[in-house]
Amino acid sequence: NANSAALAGGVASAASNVAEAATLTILYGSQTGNAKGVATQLQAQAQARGLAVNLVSMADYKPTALKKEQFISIVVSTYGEGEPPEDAEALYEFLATKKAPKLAGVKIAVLGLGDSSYEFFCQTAKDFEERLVKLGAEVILQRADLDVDYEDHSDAWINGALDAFEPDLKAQQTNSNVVSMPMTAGAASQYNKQNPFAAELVTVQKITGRDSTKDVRHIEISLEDSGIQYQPGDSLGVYFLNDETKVDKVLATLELDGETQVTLGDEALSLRDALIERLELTQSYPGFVEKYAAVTENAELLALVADKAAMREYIEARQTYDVILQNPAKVSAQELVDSLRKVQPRLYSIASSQAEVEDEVHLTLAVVEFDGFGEQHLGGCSGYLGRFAEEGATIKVFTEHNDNFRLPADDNTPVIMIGPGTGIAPFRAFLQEREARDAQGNNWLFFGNPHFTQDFLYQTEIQGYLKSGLLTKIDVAWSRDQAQKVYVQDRIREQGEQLFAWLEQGAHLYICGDASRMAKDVHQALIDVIKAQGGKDDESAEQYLKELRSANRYQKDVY
Ligand code: 2AM
Repeated sequence: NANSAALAGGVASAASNVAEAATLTILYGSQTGNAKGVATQLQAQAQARGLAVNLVSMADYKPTALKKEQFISIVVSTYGEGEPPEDAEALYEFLATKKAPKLAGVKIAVLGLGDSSYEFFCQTAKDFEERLVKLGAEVILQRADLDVDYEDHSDAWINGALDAFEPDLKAQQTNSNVVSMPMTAGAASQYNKQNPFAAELVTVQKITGRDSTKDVRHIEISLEDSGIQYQPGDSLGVYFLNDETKVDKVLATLELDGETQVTLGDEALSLRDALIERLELTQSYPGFVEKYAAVTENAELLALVADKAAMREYIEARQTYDVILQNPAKVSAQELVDSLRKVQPRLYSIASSQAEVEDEVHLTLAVVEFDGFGEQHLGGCSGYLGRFAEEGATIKVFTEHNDNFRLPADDNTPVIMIGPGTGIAPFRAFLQEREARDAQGNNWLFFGNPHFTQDFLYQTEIQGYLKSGLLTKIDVAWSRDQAQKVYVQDRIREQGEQLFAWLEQGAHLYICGDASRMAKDVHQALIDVIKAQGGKDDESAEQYLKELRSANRYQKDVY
């Protein structure tokens, strides 16, 4: 939980004060915990080599301490539109200011985690490295930018980094008292990404109206006998199967026999099974186009490899299936497998509280659907869960903790929840939890969607909560029910006076939903409200939100 994470940081910094010997400081910035996991492995490997290490979340790191560092390793993910994770923001910005110290003689190694289907792949890691180098630091090992299959590559980088640091660290470790650090890992469930739980899909129910522009499904999955415990704010990782019809089309187009045996890592299976169960065929990314271009020697695809902008446009218009179907070629079954990356489970914000649903977990899932090249396209996981999988099917799942999205510990603290569209999901969990706990704090929900009659997700439940008094206040924005668009941020501005009063009374503020537009527009609306109501200028309004964030009172779960 949040406390043990903070504690781990605290223990680490205390330890570094004891060790006067050369210490490798590992700074991580993590949104969902992946970067933290890799940083922790780096720490463990360094300790195994007898090196003094100091593992700290960037959120807990005092930038002024940089002056004392000699060896720094950065492990940081990138999210949204090339942005740093929230934990990393303050340090990221500090490094670009005049206050940042000179770092001549400091040796650094940077590891980036990201998703190459996004344009600004590992941008935050690149920026960190660039900023540190500008301050005079010396890169001791080439930065690696790891993709969603980072687990397959992080060990190699960790070994490389430690090989690079070790001689200098040892040389300076005169009478070193190597600090061994107690791990503060919580009691985690035995199920995780590598070892998911085979759960039963219990319910798939469309919760948007017949005439809605969207297909949103309420999903219920049974966790019976798994022992899995999750908290409101956590996410569920879901593995899925690719569309068999499309897989068979791929096989026919490439004139390949699905029964051909292929190997994936050290596992042997049929090509058809590999394509259905194990490989990424929906989300497209430059890496596949590059590899497929190379094995097929397709001139058009090869041209894309040299033109970043054209590549971006090309993959944005296509799923990986399309790239193959539009570029038939002679490739072997194994070559095809080797050019595809392993399918990654998709993460969804959990829409239920175990205080209410016990051994179930609920999701609010929008089926991704679009026309392309005259054919219907479905999202990989949302298409599978929402359309193909039948109730009773077995679904492989695991929970992911998210300590950056938590209800206040004090049940008397008011909360403001901003969750348009499927952003409602974690707030349904919050409300269930607060009801079960008989929490007395006020609850205020902002919700938005196109049409009141079609898109009021969980309308009956929400109206029940309003009636019972659990929900103190709700403000809705039906964007297309009138000529002019109305969004949640418009409601926020209208409610500025009360909203600011709630904040002044200690309310916690949460945003969930679309990252690219909504979260930014809502942030701006909040700034405007704080300026108007608090008599502040832009800078001090930003500062106000920053302080809320440092106090864990402003949390985002955006995607
Ligand atoms: P629209 O599709 O009618 O434009 C959930 O998707 C809701 O968020 C919809 O009502 C959608 O409106 C709205 N929405 C779209 N862009 C938004 C933005 N930039 N900020 C807030 N809400 C937005």
